[in-house]
Amino acid sequence: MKNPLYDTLFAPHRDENKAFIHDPITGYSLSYKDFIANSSKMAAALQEAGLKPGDCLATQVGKSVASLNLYAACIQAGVVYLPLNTGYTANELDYFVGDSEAKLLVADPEKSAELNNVTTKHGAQLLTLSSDGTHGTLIDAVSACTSSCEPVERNADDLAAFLYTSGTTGRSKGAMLTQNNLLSNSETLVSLWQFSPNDILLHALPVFHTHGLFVALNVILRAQASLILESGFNVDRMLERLPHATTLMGVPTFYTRLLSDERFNKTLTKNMRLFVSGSAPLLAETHREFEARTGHRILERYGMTETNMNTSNPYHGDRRAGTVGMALPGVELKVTDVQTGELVPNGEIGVLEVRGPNVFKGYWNMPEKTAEELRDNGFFITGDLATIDEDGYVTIVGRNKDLIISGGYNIYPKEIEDVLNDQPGVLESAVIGVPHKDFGETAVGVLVATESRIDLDAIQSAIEEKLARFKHPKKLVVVNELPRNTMGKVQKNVLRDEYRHLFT
Ligand code: MLC
Ligand code: AMP
Repeated sequence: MKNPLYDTLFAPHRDENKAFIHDPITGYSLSYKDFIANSSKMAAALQEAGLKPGDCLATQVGKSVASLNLYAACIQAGVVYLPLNTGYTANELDYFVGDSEAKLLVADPEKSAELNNVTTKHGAQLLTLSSDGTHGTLIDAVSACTSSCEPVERNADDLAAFLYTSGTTGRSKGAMLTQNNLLSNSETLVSLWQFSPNDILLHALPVFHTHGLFVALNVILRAQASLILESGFNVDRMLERLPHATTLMGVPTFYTRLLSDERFNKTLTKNMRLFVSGSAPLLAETHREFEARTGHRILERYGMTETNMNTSNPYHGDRRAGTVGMALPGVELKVTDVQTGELVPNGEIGVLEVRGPNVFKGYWNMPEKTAEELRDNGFFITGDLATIDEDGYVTIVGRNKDLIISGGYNIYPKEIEDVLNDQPGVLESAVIGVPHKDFGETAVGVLVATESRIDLDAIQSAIEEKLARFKHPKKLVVVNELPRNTMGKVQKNVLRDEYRHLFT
């Protein structure tokens, strides 16, 4: 194969008139043929803009058909695709564009003034694409482009994408994903979850993370199935479209939001064959409530940015609530002692390690970080605490990393503490995750003040400027001192206990 990922997901060898995207309510429909042709034109425009194979293209745009064209175009042109959360501030973008050494940033026209400074600073070009994908200088460049693009030759081990994932040090790391990482995982999931051209996936996840992009989208492309493309999760729109879909992939918040709407019932899900949940723990209670309401047992799976998907509950067989199922075919798992790295006895808690074709190549420009987390023998240390039972079912019991997962988005406390600690009047801070009825978990900032008066509004404004909205603590509280153990380490568990009922 010339370009394995392109040839498998996009090459026009399929039923060309089949709908790739369609909306059962408005009647909008886009065939695979047209989608691939438009992507190909965009690939040619990227080449005309000077992008070479192996260059990185960063993009922060709304979810639209054109944003999917851009992904396909990068794969076709051999360009490393770096999608970024639309919530990131210009301050955050500055880091990503600089660190990734992106040659081109595609962003919303409304942000072009502030992002122009960022791209100029880092010697990158800036093109724009509106959130609905209909206009912007990228679209102009595609219209003006007269050349065509042959799919660029790539090896399975060449980089296809960078996805940034935050770290406990507060500095985000670019996970380098190869063509084969993405390809192997999509093939495994299509087969395991029995996707076929008859499937219609109701797609409401963002397309800048593993779940919405590499799980949902790649699986549909690999299976030559269809998408109903939603720009976000809106309950009314979901309820309207569910009867026309066969599958849904979501974070637990999708399922709790559907369940909290009394219109959601068995009739609406009668054409559905599969509901998949992941990215955050699905409460066993949600699993049971969902089955009682719809007759469907949600299939929970577990993955990471660095590894794509690692485990899944079975398609046929027992989908056990509270577990994330078994290792995917071709993926090896082991549970090791946090300190020694030695295997722990069966059934005991340890840190989960993963090896397989799904595991990334390392962190971009961070050899030391890579060496800390990716062993020489190929096992990646996930930082998740887990047990594996005698049937091979994995249960995630906690995290050996200071991480909050809010509505499926990761929030690393250190990044927020760094911002809080810089604010006038703040002596020190601790950011903790507490249960939240909608997001599962959310961030709370606990502050110690240097003076008796502290301006929390000013602190909120400072956070707003620096960090994406989903990372903002949903509450700031001021205390006299932080609880510490005898080693002087902040006891976040004590704080979590104290504030656990703030949002439930
Ligand atoms: C939105 N807000 C959030 C938030 N999402 N705050 C904390 N956590 C979140 N996840 C903020 C908004 O900015 C807004 O702030 C307020 O909360 C209410 O927003 P909303 O309108 O209710 O949110 P909504 O737009 O409906 O989004 C909620 C959501 C979304 C759950 C649909 O967060 C989402 O799509 N999450 C999916 C994330 C995902 O794809 N994760 C996969 C990672 S890959 P304000 O202040 O303006 O009111 C991975 C690997 C794997 O983990 O295994 O899959
Ligand atoms: P990310 O770095 O955004 O890819 O998030 C990966 C993390 O999400 C994992 O390390 C887990 O902590 C968590 N995660 C993903 N899927 C699940 C799941 N089904 N249950 C519990 N945690 C999950």
